[in-house]
Amino acid sequence: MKKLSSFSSVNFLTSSIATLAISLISSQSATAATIALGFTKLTGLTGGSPATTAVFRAEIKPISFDKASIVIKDVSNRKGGYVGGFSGFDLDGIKLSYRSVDSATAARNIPTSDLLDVFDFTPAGTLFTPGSQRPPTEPELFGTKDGNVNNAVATLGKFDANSTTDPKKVFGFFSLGDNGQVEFKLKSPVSTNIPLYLYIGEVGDNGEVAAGEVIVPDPPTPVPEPSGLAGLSLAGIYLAVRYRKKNKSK
Ligand SMILES: [Ca+2]
Ligand SMILES: [Ca+2]
Ligand SMILES: [Ca+2]
Repeated sequence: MKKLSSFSSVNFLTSSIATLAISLISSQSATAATIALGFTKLTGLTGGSPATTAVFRAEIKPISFDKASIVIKDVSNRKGGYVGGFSGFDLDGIKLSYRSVDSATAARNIPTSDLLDVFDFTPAGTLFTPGSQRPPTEPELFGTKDGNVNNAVATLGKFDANSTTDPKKVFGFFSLGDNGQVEFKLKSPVSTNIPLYLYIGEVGDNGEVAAGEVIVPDPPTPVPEPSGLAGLSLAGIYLAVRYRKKNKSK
């Protein structure tokens, strides 16, 4: 009887560990959830000088995530805007806030204290996939360098673009190219039970449009704390050793 009970508890532990392993694997292979964003154009224009940045706002329902990306894609279909280095959607800035405002100027003036500090505008956190560039193909897309966004020129934290093609004056944005896209890998977790508002600015207000989405990994399957898992494994090893010792002594 003693032998049987010892054997079944080892067996039970083995199967528990197997179950844990399966849930860990399934949480890792979970597919990402994609939330499409619906943009509304705000009233008026803002920016630097000249100031012709149109601002679009999208509401994000209450959400909780550790890691997420926001993707902005040019969907202008080669319509509107300018050619060459200014092909495609011209992104002046991107902001995430708990505050909902209705005008481009108000979006520009949202105080820093009301913005979520989640963006990393270096190439590590801002992944650019350039779209195609209408001729001339030199110089490269404005506000980019070697295929990355150059935030020293694009200043994506501000709606401050100088809307001009004059090389001496143009500043404060980057152009995505036709069908280009940019992925912002958020650097901090977000957990909120009230809606968030995403704002993007388009320089020129000249018919170019973008689509946006939030990509969130599926909520992970609850997994035990690492210490709990280690403790359980140790208990299993202890029992297994004890069981083998008992058998040996017989
Ligand atoms: Ca453009
Ligand atoms: Ca800017
Ligand atoms: Ca434009």
